[in-house]
Amino acid sequence: MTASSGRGSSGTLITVAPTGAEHSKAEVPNLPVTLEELVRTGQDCERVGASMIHVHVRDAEARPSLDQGLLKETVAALRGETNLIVQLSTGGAVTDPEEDRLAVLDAMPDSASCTMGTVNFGDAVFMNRWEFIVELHKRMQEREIVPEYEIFDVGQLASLNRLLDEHGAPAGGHVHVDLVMGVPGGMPGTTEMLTSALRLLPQGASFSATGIGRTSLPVMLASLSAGGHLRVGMEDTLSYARGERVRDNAQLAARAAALSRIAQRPPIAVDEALALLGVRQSR
Ligand code: KMH
Ligand code: ZN
Repeated sequence: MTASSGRGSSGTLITVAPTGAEHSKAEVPNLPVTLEELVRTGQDCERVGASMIHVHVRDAEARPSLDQGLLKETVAALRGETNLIVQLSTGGAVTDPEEDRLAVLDAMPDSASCTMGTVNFGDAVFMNRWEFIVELHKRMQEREIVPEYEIFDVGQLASLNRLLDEHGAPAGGHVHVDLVMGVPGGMPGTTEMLTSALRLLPQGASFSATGIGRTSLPVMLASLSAGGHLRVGMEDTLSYARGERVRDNAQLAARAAALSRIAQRPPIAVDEALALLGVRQSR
């Protein structure tokens, strides 16, 4: 397997994951949780080089939510106010039931995450049964929603290969994987781990990587040097440097863009990201 940035792209796809489901607004006041905050964050991150946004929505009390109305409103607002590719999380929070997670797809985002297995998640369990994964994959095929396969541990890449063998290619025909590294309970966020994970990447797949917490920078540098793309954002890390909190998501996206340029793989524009991922242009 040769690591590849995918479909002839020599640049870097930068995805921002601004919110997540784990941090509380009370503890992280600069976390974007309202629709207005989310849209402004998307605009700021697009301006500095992001082309996709991975979205978890929050309700009026800033709690993680999979409410259909909120999801649809969020997709519409991000489409209307930014050019970003809109990716909804089907991972949700560890407490979310499968039916609600499947129903996320009814909000018809451009892309959606699809986690490829169960993993310990700190003190909790992030449950992703095989039958559930297959159902997500099939519903995304039917709706022409492009999946991003989230990989928290290497065995999940074996499951991805099985999924593609048994149930066919995803919508758009291209396989894009995101290595989520450094979750307590998942694979560590190290260069060695990233390199060995790539050996199991499906043929022709592109990948991005994100490192949780203090693994953010090592994973970013390892991914760039291995031909990968980047996901950054406050979902994954709240510290910018030793002893320094993240100011906002755009600060993280701007650093990813700067490192991409230094690596001679500058951030790709949304059009190129659409072509890379196989997201239909008429979205
Ligand atoms: N919040 C985590 C339990 C995803 O967005 O698809 C799952 C997660 C993955 O963040
Ligand atoms: Zn997420």
